[in-house]
Amino acid sequence: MTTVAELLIEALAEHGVTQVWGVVGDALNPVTDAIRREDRIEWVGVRHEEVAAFAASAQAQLTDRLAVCMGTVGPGAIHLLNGLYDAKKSHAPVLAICGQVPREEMGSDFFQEVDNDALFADVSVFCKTVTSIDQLPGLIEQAGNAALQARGVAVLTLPGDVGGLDLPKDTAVPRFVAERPDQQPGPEALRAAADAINAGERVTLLVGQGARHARAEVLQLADRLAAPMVLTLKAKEGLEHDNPFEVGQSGLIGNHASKIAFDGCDVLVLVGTDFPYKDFLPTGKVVVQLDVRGTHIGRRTPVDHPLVGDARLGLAALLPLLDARTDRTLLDKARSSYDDWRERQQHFVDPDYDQKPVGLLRRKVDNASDRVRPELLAGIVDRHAAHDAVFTSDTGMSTVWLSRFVRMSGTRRLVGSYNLGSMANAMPQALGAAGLDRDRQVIAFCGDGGLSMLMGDLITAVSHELPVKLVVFDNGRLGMVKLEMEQVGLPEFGTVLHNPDFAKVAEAVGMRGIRVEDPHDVEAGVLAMLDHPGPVLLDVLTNPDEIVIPPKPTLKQGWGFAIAKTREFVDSPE
Ligand SMILES: Cc1ncc(C[n+]2csc(CCOP(=O)(O)OP(=O)(O)O)c2C)c(N)n1
Repeated sequence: MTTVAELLIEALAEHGVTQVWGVVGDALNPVTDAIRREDRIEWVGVRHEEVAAFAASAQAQLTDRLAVCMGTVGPGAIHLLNGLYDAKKSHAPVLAICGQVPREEMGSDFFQEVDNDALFADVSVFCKTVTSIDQLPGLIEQAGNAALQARGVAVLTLPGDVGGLDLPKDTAVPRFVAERPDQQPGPEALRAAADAINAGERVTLLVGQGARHARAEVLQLADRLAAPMVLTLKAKEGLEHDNPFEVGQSGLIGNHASKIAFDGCDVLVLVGTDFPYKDFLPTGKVVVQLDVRGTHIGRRTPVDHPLVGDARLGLAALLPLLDARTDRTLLDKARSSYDDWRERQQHFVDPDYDQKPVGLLRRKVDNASDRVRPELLAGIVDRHAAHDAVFTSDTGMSTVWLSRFVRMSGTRRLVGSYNLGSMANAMPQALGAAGLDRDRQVIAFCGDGGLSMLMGDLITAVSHELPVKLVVFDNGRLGMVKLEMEQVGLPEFGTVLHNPDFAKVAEAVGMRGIRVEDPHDVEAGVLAMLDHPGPVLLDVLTNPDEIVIPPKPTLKQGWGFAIAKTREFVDSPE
């Protein structure tokens, strides 16, 4: 006899799922018992279900395969929500197995009862409660297929009395379908887009993560059109290295070269991107957009030539229709600005920068600080990290430092909460990444606010031997919010964090902890962190006054920045 729980776990193991993340309890006890007896699946018991969902989201993004988390009746399921939204907005195939009160109590406002089907309605592409064994194996199969095909979250809810029910002997093990059809844009749309591109004088590309698998075609496109290529943060992975056309990012984390590229073109080609910041996109251009999701086309800027299809197939079909260009004026101008900017950035990766005479580096000294520059920390981690390290970063300033100072080598990977923008994602996502391969270096850039939000799960890194390297940018602030306040001229309020010594916290839970307070100790601290074989936390006291300036400040931002004391402002070419 096979139980409902056993069938579910067997299906997941057959599909290649190697871990399930969650917290045990009541309705899901038959499921955890089935996992205990399944050698192919490891149970990773976390301290907060949100961590389980973030870890699963990271695993699904890194592997493109189904990842699984669990939260039991009521509050356990509710705790999953934020991480599941991260998976939804990152298009990550995640299955959440949730508990429910026994069937006879459902609908009676029973102890811990929440209506999962209502609770998860917005976050999921599939959300069903198993109320009868007659629904199996169908509901399990539908849940897995929905997550894989629609690239999103499927929620399967098991009432307390259902998981242990016996199924008929001949019940088939559910099988999931991961393959999806490759779609090529239609010939007429391709011809029209090509004509528009050929008719333009200067083309700029904005390329997103959707083109990651089309690196060769994207480079050929840029080469054929002599076009500068603005990359989204997520497209750094896979497209940043050895790319003579890229000019960095736009948006708040971006640099001036992206503005040159955007302003200077008359045709803008968007490939595999849903870059959301309208204010940073240029207006008055002929716009071509290629995206596998037709629903994403035109939602950020009006599009003249929509191309619905896979980036690799679409570009392969478009390339032969495009005239080659020799005029590299815009490309060279944007690249030269980008190179200058990158060179200027290197000053920040100098431990003695704050001691250098005024004027030498065209900087102000009125907000100089003995605390470590976050740029220095990010730059040194970049220099010493493995060529195939996996990076995660918290929502907040640490993502800015990662974007600017960590170069993706081609084999490095990058995960963050870059669409949901949740805090506290970096450490849980790093745990998920480490769970996939404990021999691969996994480095999390954590905010002090972000880390402390889900700090209980430092224990999980130790208890499950997940050798994550946690770099804490300990600026004693909710730094991104401090920046927001300064941008609009508000006095800083509510952003100061009274932190413990995070290295001591790490040591207390059994992890190696290293604390760095002096800029000259950063390199030794980073090397010690990377050399340590197990989980380790590097707590670096960073300067809270380091902030960024966007390449094209709005009026409101400009005013705020004028009164905020920014260093980089004086280094900006504008
Ligand atoms: C769960 C959640 N709560 C609040 C916010 C709003 N928010 C965005 S960044 C930020 C501050 C982050 O502070 P910290 O983690 O210390 O990083 P820093 O910006 O200082 O590097 C806040 C409160 C959010 N994005 N997510």
